[in-house]
Amino acid sequence: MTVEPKMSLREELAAIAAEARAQIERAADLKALKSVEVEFLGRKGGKITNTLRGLGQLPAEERPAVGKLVNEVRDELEAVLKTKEGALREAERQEKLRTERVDVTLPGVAFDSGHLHPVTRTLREIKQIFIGLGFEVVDGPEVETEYYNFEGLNIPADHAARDMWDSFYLGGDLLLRSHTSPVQVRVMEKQQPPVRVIVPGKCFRRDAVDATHHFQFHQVEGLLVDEGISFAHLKGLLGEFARQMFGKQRKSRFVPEYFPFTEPSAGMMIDCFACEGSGCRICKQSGWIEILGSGMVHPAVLENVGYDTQKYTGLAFGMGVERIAMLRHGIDDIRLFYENDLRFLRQF
Ligand code: FA5
Repeated sequence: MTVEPKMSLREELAAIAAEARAQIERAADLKALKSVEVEFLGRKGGKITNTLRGLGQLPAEERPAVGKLVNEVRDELEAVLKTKEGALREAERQEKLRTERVDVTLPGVAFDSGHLHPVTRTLREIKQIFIGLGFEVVDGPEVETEYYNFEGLNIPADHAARDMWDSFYLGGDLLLRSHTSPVQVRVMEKQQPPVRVIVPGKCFRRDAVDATHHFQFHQVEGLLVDEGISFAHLKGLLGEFARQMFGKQRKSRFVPEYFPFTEPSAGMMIDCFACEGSGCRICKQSGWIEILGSGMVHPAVLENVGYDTQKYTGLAFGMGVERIAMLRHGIDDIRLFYENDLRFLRQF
């Protein structure tokens, strides 16, 4: 049986178009759809494109009609492809929405924001007050030599006062400083008066731990050396500090004290925050809490660093930062600062 070329091309076209429609329908994703497009409509070697080559064998009068038909089939397949592509894109979008869905009504992840430790905050407040009064902040080493911790401060070896500042010894003549006073000597060795410094830092002592004592604590040392400095300056300066730190309602008083590196010496007491002065466990029934030791710098200390003691006098003090933080916030046990109990720390 002979098949008319015109018919065979039409039939061929119809078969290709039917196959293309079926494959487009089956395409499961955009990638599969793209390969169907290339297979049937590709410029080079696409099955529809190839049918145009058969046009040459047709009688001339048939060519326009068949050519038109090829174009119609191509346009139709392009439209079907476009519709399918749209459907696949929408399906992909829906799938993405389904798998990447976020429930915005769920509670968020809360981030804990930290804050400064109450001792650090108190230290900063003390510094701010003295900076406002014209003092400069300096640092000194926590590991000291016996000379700076003792001899330079007029505490000779075998002197009974060494017991007051007994420390942890590291071997040789090194020890953990038991107060910030050694930095007085270090500062004066380097500069001539006027000297006006405060020294914040850690101290270590072989003290039995109780509500107001720890083996590690902080002090802020103060030193003012110039011509004509008197005990009146000491009282005025520390009184102003107490007013700024604790407010006018807190009472303070000076009591006689003994320090080998000051003469005369005085301790400064603040009335107990817990019992308002009537006596309790925290203030050891005295009604007062000692926050600092102070005095006029002993001439022997000034001579040790080569200062002219006829010309210069000085005042010095060393305050306990934890004790001040306790008074400020009504904390009744120094150990709480170092137990890292968040229930305690979160209150400040
Ligand atoms: C001294 O350390 C002297 N260097 C202070 C000084 C400096 C006097 C300059 C004169 C001139 P004292 O040992 O008293 O002094 O300690 C000073 C303050 O540190 C005390 O008033 C107290 O507030 C604090 N402090 C002392 N020991 C402890 C401790 N174990 N735990 C917590 N705070 C302490």
